[in-house]
Order: sequence, then C-alpha cells, then structure tokens
Amino acid sequence: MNRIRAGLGAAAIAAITVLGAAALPNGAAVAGDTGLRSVARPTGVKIGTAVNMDALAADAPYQEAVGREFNTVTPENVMKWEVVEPTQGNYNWTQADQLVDFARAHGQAVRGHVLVWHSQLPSWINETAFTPAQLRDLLRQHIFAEMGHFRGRIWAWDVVNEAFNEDGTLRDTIWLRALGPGYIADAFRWAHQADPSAILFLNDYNVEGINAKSTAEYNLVRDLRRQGVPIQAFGIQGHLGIQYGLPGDVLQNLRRFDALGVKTAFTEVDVRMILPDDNIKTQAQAEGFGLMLRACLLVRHCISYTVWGFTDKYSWVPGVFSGQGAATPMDENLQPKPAYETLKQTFQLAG
Ligand code: 9MR
Repeated sequence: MNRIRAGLGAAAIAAITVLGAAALPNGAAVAGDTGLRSVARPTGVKIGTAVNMDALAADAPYQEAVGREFNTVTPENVMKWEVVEPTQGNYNWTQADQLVDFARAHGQAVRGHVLVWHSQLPSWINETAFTPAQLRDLLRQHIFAEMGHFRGRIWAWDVVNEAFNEDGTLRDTIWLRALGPGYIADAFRWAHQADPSAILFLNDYNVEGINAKSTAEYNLVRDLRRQGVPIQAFGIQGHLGIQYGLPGDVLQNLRRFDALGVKTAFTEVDVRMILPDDNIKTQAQAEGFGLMLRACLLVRHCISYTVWGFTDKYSWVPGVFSGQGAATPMDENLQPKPAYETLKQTFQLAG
C-alpha cells in the first residue's frame, strides 16, 4: 500500500521540487532510485545513514554506496560544535558543507546532528571561562550560527541530544547547570526561529522500548507541546546489542508518541554483538534491525530510519565497546549481511 506520509517538511518539499520529476513527493517509485532507497520510497519512510566524511572523500565504493542506498544522510561528526567552532568565533563548515552538497547532488535529505549536547564540545566552552549567563548566550549564538549557515538546506535537526539519565531524571550537564531545566524549551524556541522549516528533534539512546527514560521524554515532549514549544519529533537512536535481548515493546513506545501527533524516527540504528560473529548472532542482529523498521512502518508519523554507518569498515562500535562489533548491515567489504536483506524485505512488504 502506498502511504503518503505527513513527515515532509517544507524544506524537503522544496528540495524535491528542485529535483523535478525525478523525485515526486507523493511516494511514487522513482526511476533512478536504487538499493534500499528504491524499496523505501513507496513507504514514505526515508532510509538514511550516518556518513563518515573522511571515508566519503577517500573510499570510492563507500561513496558510491552512500549515494545508491540512502535518501537521507546524517553527518556522523562534522556538524558537532567541536568541529564547526574549534576556537571561539572561528567557524569551519568545510566538511559539513561537503556533505550538504553531496546530499543535494544525490537527491538526499540531510538530518542535522547535533546542536545541544554535553559531548564533543570545543574545549573553550567550559564553566570556568564563562558565567551561566554567558553560556546561555553562547548556546543561543551557536544554534543561530549553525542553523543559520544551513538554513533551508537541513530537513531535520537533532536539537537536543541525550538530555536524560536512565532513571528519567535530567542528565547533569553544563547546560542543565548553567541554564536550568528550561534550556530544552529555550533550545527548541531558538532553533525554530533560526530555521522555521526544519523538523526539530529531541533525540536519545536506550529509549527504544517503554522504560523510565523513554517515559520521561514522552512526558517532556507532551508538556512542551502543550506549552506551545516548537518540538515536532522524537528520535530513537536504536543502538542495540544482541547480548541484551531485543526490546519487545518498540511498537507500543512509538504508538504513544504517534498518538500525540509527534513525529518519530530511528536515528542511529546499529545492532552490535560480542565478537566473533556467527550465523545465529547475525540472524539475531537482522531481527533487531527488522523489528525497529517494522515498528516504524506500522505507525503513521515515523518519518525515517537511519543506520549509524552501513558498513563495519567504519563503525564506531569496536573503538568504544571492546570485543564487540559487526554492528552494521554490511561487512567490511561492503557486502550485505542478513540485516540488509531484512531491511529490504521489510520495506518491500510495506511498500
Ligand atoms: O559515531 C560517533 C563517533 O565517531 C564519535 O567518536 C563519537 C563521540 O562521542 O560520537 C559518535 O556518535 C554518537 C552520536 O553523535 C550520538 N549518539 C551516540 C553515537 C555513538 O557514540
């Protein structure tokens, strides 16, 4: 069944219009679409990947696969504050601009990542150099500078990332300490002013199923929207590990956001395992990828599904979780694994 989705922002429709008949916003299959993007198109759910810009520049098969398989891209690192403003007032948009240009050339929407986070901050942002009032000003300026630079060219932004602890309390970060809990609402208000056409996300990990953290975020999104704060979407990162089992209530979790009229997306999906891999682990992994995509396709307002890298060649997992890896849908030689086939078949069933 073809479903027209409510998820297209004005910027996306404008971008599609620029591309003309090659990419109709009505969910029709498009000549020239290939790989996962061709099976995703009729469902209205975009398929995306995080992009490693060093690999995109140096690795031709990687670059070819990014263009062939995906219709949305997320910069894995190059829109983070430490990259775009390494010293105060000196901006470096080089690699981020390269990704935005690549996306435009390949008919892809860009998910901007990330504006407000406690991690990957430049070292000049700290609580000894600035007062709380100054930090508030700097955060506001950062949002306006970055969103302003890309205004109209970013489909969706991760505005606030990883703001909660596992128990549902707010994470103790430089932003909470300096600005108080209202920093989240402020960030969304500033972001909406800076680029009114972007879909604005609250984004987090360990919120796939229903738990204290996802419930706290659900409550916050609901309350902010009641107060008129411009927050349109909730991003579920989707970093799973098969050794923990797969969450059984992903669909129920998505449904409660859907019932609020809030858009959702899977924003950083990977499913890691304790190495070495084998057939049964690889099968469990495929189920993990599939269950999140299926849940996305079963609700009305889930707008995209992004993997956090599509090949094990560049995945962040082994560097952070010692002894774990093989977390993406393609191996180190960019050969598809069962997870890739599951994604393809799941889109085909829904399309
Ligand atoms: O994949 C990213 C890796 O290259 C960086 O070293 C790391 C630094 O924190 O960030 C990784 O991406 C993270 C993302 O920005 C936010 N959610 C968790 C991701 C994996 O750590």
